[in-house]
Amino acid sequence: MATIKIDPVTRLEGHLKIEVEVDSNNKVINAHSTGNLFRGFEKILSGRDPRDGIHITQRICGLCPVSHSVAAVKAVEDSFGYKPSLNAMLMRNLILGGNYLADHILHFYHLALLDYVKGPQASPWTPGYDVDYRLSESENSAVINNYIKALEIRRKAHEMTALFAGKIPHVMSIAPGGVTQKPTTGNIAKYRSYLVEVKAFIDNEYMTDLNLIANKYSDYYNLGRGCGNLLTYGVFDIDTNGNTLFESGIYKNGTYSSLDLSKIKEYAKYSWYTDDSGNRHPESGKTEPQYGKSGAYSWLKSPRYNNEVFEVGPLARMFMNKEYTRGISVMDRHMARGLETKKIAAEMINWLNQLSTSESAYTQLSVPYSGTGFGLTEAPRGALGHWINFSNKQLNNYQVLTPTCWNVSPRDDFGQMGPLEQALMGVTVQNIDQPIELLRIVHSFDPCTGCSIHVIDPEKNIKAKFVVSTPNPKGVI
Ligand code: NFE
Repeated sequence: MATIKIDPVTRLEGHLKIEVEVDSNNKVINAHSTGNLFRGFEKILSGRDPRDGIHITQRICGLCPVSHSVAAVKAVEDSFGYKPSLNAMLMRNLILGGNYLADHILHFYHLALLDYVKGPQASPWTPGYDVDYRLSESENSAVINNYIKALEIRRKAHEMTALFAGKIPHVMSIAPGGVTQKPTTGNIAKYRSYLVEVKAFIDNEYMTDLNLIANKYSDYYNLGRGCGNLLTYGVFDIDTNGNTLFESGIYKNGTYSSLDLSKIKEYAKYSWYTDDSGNRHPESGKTEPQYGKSGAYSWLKSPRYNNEVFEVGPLARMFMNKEYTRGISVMDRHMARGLETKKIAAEMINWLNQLSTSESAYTQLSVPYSGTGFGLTEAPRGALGHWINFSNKQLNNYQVLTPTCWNVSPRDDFGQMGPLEQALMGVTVQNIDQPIELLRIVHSFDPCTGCSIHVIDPEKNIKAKFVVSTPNPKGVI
């Protein structure tokens, strides 16, 4: 028996540790995933104007800031009892869509690809593993060329998004009442020219490279299944009747059902939070750290649906739409993510065509004295929810439940492992000094532990700047 520890796992956002035990045949018989960073936007937001969440929660992460602003603005508008216009929804879809394209391209080319393709033997690609890379020399160099081209395409996706968002990352124009940037003939035309180029890269290079990897590594359709349950909130509002491009729901044991939000709870038995921070619906969630708590091993809580373990992400979205249902595995996650990218890019052309330049996308709203609300969306990595309540126009409670919290959660109060932990179980590692199989499984979820942890200074009530008083590294934002 041996223990394999990868700490930190690289080519993802945040600080994630994976620790597995393997038996004498190098088969994984136990797995722990640890979110190793300490943050706490819930505490930062306490006492602030409810609208501040739209900007402050974007700073949780540079990868999915738009999703946080969308969840936050939905929570605020829900608490105000306001529904945005179709023009506002289309503008938000185009801002969010631009972020999706940049983020999924980033994941495939810059975070996951080097698990399958040998990088040039020069910095920044070295040092790296020397494992079963299966592409021919010419295939390998074609894919690496696209790795470089993808950097340029991502920049263009960002420039495209900034046309409607003011800037990216951390967008400025999403506000209660819609989007403050006006759709004009000029910015629509510029957006379109970027989108056509980004879309062509997705349809050609991304799809070709994805299919090549999937064919060469088809055994990865049989690895890393995990819990086998899928959950999604749905995303991209397509009309004012509540319909979305990706539908909400759950998939379990081959059956699709609608989502009942009251069945969501976060547990904290194995998380560095007080026991009172667990066993709660996010609406009444608490985030009180207790570093060193006996038995705990992660800063992530354990969200569960109906007390069961669910995976979230592009695969869940494509399953729920019945547009990709081949299976649940490492390679299915990559395929669903790629096909979703293609679908969103195509849909963005339609949204652009529907935008009205004669109507504003924004209505100014005033803040009521008190309110409660929630905002659900899908970030690139999966289901994202913000829950708020405020009085005296000041937030009493703000809770964020992120996709990576669902996917990379530690064991819950019932001892059930999180989806990633389950996906690692039973896998045989060829070489425990270069456990590429484990990395391929971890990266298929595209984890972002930065999104999934929380920050607080328990000793000083400082909301915007803090120093962590635990054995962890000092953190200042
Ligand atoms: Ni930091 Fe995020 C996404 C969110 S993951 S990237 O996508 O929300 O938890």
